[in-house]
Amino acid sequence: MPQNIVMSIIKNILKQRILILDGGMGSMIQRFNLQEEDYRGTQFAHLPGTMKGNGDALNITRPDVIQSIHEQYLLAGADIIETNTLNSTTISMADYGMEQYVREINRAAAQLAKEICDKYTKLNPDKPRFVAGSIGPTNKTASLSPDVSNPAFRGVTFDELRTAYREQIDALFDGGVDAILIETSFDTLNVKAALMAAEDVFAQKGKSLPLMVSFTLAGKNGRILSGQTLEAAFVSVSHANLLSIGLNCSFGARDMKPFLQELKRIAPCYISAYPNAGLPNSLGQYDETPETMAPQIQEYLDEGLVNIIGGCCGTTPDHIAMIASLVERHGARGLRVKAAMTDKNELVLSGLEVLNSQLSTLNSQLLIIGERCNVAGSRKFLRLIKEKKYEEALAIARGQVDEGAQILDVNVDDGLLDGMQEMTTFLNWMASEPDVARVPVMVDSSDWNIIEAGLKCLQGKSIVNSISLKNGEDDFLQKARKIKSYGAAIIAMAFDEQGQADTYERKIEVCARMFRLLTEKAGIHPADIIFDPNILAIATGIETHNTYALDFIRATEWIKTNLPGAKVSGGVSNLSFSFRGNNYLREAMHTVFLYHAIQKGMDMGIVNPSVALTYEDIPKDLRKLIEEVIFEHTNDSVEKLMEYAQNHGDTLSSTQTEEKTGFLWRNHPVEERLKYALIKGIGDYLEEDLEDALKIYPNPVSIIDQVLMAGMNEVGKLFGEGKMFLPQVVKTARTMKKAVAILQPHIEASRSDDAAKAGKILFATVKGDVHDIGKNITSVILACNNYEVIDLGVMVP
Ligand code: THG
Repeated sequence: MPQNIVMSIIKNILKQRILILDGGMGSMIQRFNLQEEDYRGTQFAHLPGTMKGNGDALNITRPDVIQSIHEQYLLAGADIIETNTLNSTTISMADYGMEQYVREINRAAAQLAKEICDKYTKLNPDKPRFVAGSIGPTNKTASLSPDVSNPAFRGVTFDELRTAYREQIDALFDGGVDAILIETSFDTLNVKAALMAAEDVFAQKGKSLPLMVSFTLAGKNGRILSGQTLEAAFVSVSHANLLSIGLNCSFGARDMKPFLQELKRIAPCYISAYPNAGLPNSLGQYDETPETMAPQIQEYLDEGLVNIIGGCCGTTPDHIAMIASLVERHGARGLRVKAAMTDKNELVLSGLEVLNSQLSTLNSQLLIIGERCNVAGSRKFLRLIKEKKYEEALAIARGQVDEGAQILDVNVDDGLLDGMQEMTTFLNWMASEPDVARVPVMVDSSDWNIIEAGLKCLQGKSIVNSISLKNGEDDFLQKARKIKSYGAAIIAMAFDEQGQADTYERKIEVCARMFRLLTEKAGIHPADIIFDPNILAIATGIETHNTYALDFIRATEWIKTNLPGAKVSGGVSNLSFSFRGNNYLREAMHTVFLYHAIQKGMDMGIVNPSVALTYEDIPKDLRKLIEEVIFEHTNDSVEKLMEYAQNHGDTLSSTQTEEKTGFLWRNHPVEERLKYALIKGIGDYLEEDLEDALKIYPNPVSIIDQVLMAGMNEVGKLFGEGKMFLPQVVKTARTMKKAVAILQPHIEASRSDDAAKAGKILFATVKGDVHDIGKNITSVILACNNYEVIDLGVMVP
């Protein structure tokens, strides 16, 4: 697709110098002391409710104000100004009942910015000015539940976001913006929806614009609000061809610096930073003056941390003038060049955290993909999903991660289940459990709609399991391209129009063909391709099946030598289907098989992570029998193994993951148990533990005051120290709520009035502040902690 000519101009400039972005919009608007009529104008006079504080409406009602702010920033030296459209999506504008004006507002905002920009470019053609269309996070988050008691609930879906962003970007494009800046991002799923919307618009217009993404950190632990580490968030958007990635808002320049240093290490694109003028003080004002901010910005320049720099909340034209003069004085010294695409040959995935396959590869270790969240692979999981016992189903996921699973395979394919619904629900549950959401997900289905439903729930970089040539090349390529735009890696199963590739020759033929198609036609990076050359059941009694294990191992070796960069995976437990019922023998077979397959380059396997058998653990005679079955595959060796199986039965069987996990904490005194349950957010044992506690503490309120609050205080402390992050805290809040609900009847019975109310909290989002998500979350947490919360809403004077 032809890129906007602006893209090449901007790229050329970035090779030579740092670009200056403008500063805060909200604080500048406040200087005009505007009244309700200014926001309303004649255009919105008929709308009910207050309009005051709706800064984006001013693009229509007081374009002179907005243009004069833009002009002040251009005069201060900004190369790029942002449109005044942070909240101009149908989602955010719904607060004002202004959904139908979104297109008009974006277009007007782009045009008025462009007009003033062009004026300054004409005045000094050596310093061309650009307009970046500002795309905000919206006031809803796709990865978190706004309802603590319903973790699977979402206030907004991926599709809703994509549609809303598409409309905004389309209008900004028509208004003439030079780039799209997705900013103040705190949920990567929202960002991915915006990126896909941009792709939709560019495809439709036949022309693309430079894309910039800027995250905002929620705490000093370096995570965004939705719980991802900065690096994990970055990995999640690495599929997009970004001009820049960076940080804005947050806590001011000083606190942002360590994270820019991290970005410098990992970003193979340009880096942007536009911090607040410090943290707001108790009056909602920002304390950093241009003078106090200057040394912090100088450090950025000295360390080569940024390519694009400006200011966010609280910064003014004076701040930008200061930045521009520092940049001018600094010149091109130590200019940061784009990091090389170093890790690009490695598969890098993310959940809330990053999983880099490189370490495993270097140590010849298998990446462990947990197989148990599969309705076809675990009777227990099937039953729990059917009965909608998601919390227990989630325990299976948690158990696998505890046992060392680095990725979780999730499959809900079953004739009696609504697959799209169940995939969505279960993945949303998984997202609510930080110990699980830490790892990347492998969405496993033979139904494309279920796969896509899964991808719409995952903010991390996931794996699609799987696509194949079963329905021909067009279908294969179309799906591959879609997966790429969701930013996921791909399992390509060795399956073509003729069926499943079962022999060595067929496996390598189909994989080679898929590799060519994926890399040459769909533009998939080899590191994002994982081949599955089919692990099929051996020792079935059918002679042609006897070579299956060896065929897989040989195909693995061939792929690793001939299809550079691609990975190999397989579903290991398939191998031993004919020995169902004899878990020990099955596990021994898997262990021996993996021992050989890993040596030939197998990178990852879908396995039962609780099995800890090592090659050396297996008695020599059995090992030899299994190796004969794998490598010599005579009917004779199969028979000998069957005989061995019959003689040894299931005596040595190991237990299943979900039954086993360490429950040591259950032996501790009740106070400890409750505290632990709160901090970890485990609700399963509250009934019995609170029952025990009631025997010791006759007054149920004192259990809350003394025991539960002690746990909550610990949570608060850990959060303050950056050792817990938001999804974890939300989980503890849910547990607290559950505990309080269990105690409630006892409290009422002991008729202690409302002694248990911790207090009354009055909340409001102040005039001029657009971010009310923090308040909403705090309200929920406080409500869970038995506070009475009164919320006055947004834009409260
Ligand atoms: N390749 C790819 N994906 C896959 C497979 C593959 N996904 C599914 C499957 N194969 C891998 N997963 C499993 C999971 C469980 C079992 C086998 C493969 C299994 N389960 C026990 C059984 O059926 O005997 C059930 C035990 C129980 O109910 O607890 O063996 O090859 N890309």
